[in-house]
Amino acid sequence: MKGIFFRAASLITAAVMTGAFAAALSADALDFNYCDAQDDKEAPYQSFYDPGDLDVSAYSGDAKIWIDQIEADPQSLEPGGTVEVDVHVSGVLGSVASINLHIDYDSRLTLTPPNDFRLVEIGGAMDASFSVVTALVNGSCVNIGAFSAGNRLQDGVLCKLKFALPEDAKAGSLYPVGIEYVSTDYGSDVFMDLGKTDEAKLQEAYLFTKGITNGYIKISGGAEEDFLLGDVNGDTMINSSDASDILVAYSNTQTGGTTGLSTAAEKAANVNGDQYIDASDASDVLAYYAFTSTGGTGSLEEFLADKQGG
Ligand SMILES: [Ca+2]
Ligand SMILES: [Ca+2]
Repeated sequence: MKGIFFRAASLITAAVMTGAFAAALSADALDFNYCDAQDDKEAPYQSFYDPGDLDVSAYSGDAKIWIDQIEADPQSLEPGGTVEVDVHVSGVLGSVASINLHIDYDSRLTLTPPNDFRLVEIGGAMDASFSVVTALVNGSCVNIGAFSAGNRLQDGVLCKLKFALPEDAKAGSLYPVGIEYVSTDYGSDVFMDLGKTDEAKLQEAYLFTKGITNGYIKISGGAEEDFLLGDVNGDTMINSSDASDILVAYSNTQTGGTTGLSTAAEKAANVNGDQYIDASDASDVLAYYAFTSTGGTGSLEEFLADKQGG
């Protein structure tokens, strides 16, 4: 009994060290983070795994890892509130004892650790036999190393990442969370059984080339349609402040930037419905403001239709 105990303990120690070691030394391979383009677009899984001689098409199983694709309603979010993103695993029953993964995320997100010991919460896919270490790499990548003395990984949630959203999160914002396969001179990411069998090697090759689906947190555009034409600042009035905001947005685009407006505000700002936000929209707003200031009634749309008609 004593011998078995010591053997298990030393394997766990080795796994802990491997995880920490890989995290510390893989910085070069992580100079880029393909989930950090900050363009509010999804970052589908990119495979950096080289299967070598392994014929991935010979794999007949269905091992998968996927990450939640969450659409959050902006109304339900507190400023700076947190959103949980789960990493799931399936199709691996009895075939995996050691895991090393790197999870990239949009650096506009702030990872919120569940406790002082780990950066992520461990899910039900790993029972208490797993020894787990986590490390932050390059500020926006979590390295998770896990090891059991048996092939005990089950289908379920592998881990849970809790992120604080940035203060400026708005409708249309999208923050990718994805897996990056990392291999350095010092070690590679793994998804392996205890005996390093050929079946497990094939499964690992399949997983890292075809079996992963990345996720994201998306702030839904539920409020996008909810705008009043001409009311760019959303205060329910249409006046010179809105014309001024339109000119600022126009000026921003002229210097190569974005409008600086939300999707809804952009729709409100493009008064004449062409493809530009420019001085002619500001001019329409001012004309309508002059009209309503002198007792005119009706919507901006009606005002413009009348103007065109006569
Ligand atoms: Ca306004
Ligand atoms: Ca326009």
